[in-house]
Amino acid sequence: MLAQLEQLEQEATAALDGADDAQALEQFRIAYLGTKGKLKSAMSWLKDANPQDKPKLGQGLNVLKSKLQAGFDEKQKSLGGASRQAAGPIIDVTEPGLPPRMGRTHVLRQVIDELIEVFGRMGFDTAEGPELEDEQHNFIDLNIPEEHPARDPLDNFYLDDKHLLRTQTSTVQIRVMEKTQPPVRIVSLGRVYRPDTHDATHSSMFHQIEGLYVDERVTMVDLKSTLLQFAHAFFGEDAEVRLRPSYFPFTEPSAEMDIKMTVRGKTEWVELGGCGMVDPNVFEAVGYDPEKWTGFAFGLGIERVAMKRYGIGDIRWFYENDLRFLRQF
Ligand code: FA5
Repeated sequence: MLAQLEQLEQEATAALDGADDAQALEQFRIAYLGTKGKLKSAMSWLKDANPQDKPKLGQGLNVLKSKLQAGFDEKQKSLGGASRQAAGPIIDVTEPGLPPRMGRTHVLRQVIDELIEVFGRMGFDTAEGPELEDEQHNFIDLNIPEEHPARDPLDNFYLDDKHLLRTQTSTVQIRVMEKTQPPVRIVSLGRVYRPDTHDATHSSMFHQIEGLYVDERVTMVDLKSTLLQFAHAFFGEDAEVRLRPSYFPFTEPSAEMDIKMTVRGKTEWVELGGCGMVDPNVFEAVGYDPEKWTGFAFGLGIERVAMKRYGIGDIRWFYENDLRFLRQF
């Protein structure tokens, strides 16, 4: 056994001496120092060795291993870059880096930003209001009396007797008029909440854009031309606007706003929201003189706008955080 060890040492030393390029050195490493190398298999001699030889053989194997490893290290160093490459990949710090995967703005946020810009160009400032509202702003000042079905607890997310999650952005009309004297020209964009059953076009949380314009001698013509300008800017020059008579407690007269648009070659009328001339009772509630001031207001569902703009078939896709959907925008 000890003779075999001596032979292995001679053989390995000769192999190491002869390895004078990176490839040969790597071959030496695999043949002698590797996990399936000769040194590893020589360790199995120990179990067959005479008991009196065992300590010497074990010690000899360890010494040989250290010697070969040290010889290998030294040679590797002297062979420089080439042998380092053979020993494994090196990092080239001069290579251009891998671009990190960038996040992007959510499609609803993109639509919100664009709406702010379109109405901004028409002179509308943006205003904000709280999502947690009191009955005064969500109902009373908007001319929605106690007995009105819209105040039914089953149709609202009440937090206590007097507070609820706002059901519409019309609350911001009140908050702005309370604080500002006319003329007023604002849009407000944000979340609203209704206990509606979820389906392809309804969600219990969705977004609205509210518009309010108050000045002297504002008429339905101003309302319709503002909505038409928005439709052209957002859906293209071919878009048309239709107002259908309707009812909202805070506008008189009131209308549903439909837009005629062509999506993927198909032309259709699509309902986007409600609008009308601000009811004199609302002006009185905020301390504006209804004899002097006139105004219009509108409220559109932002998801509805985005779905029509991009041909999105299901409102729930906005909220599921599925990157396969979100990365398309
Ligand atoms: C209103 O909310 C009125 N505040 C609009 C208004 C403002 C009228 C100012 C007059 C003056 P309505 O409940 O119809 O109206 O909702 C407006 C739009 O919100 C709808 O046309 C629709 O686009 C969207 N919407 C309503 N409910 C949901 C829902 N559950 N999920 C998604 N979008 C909805």
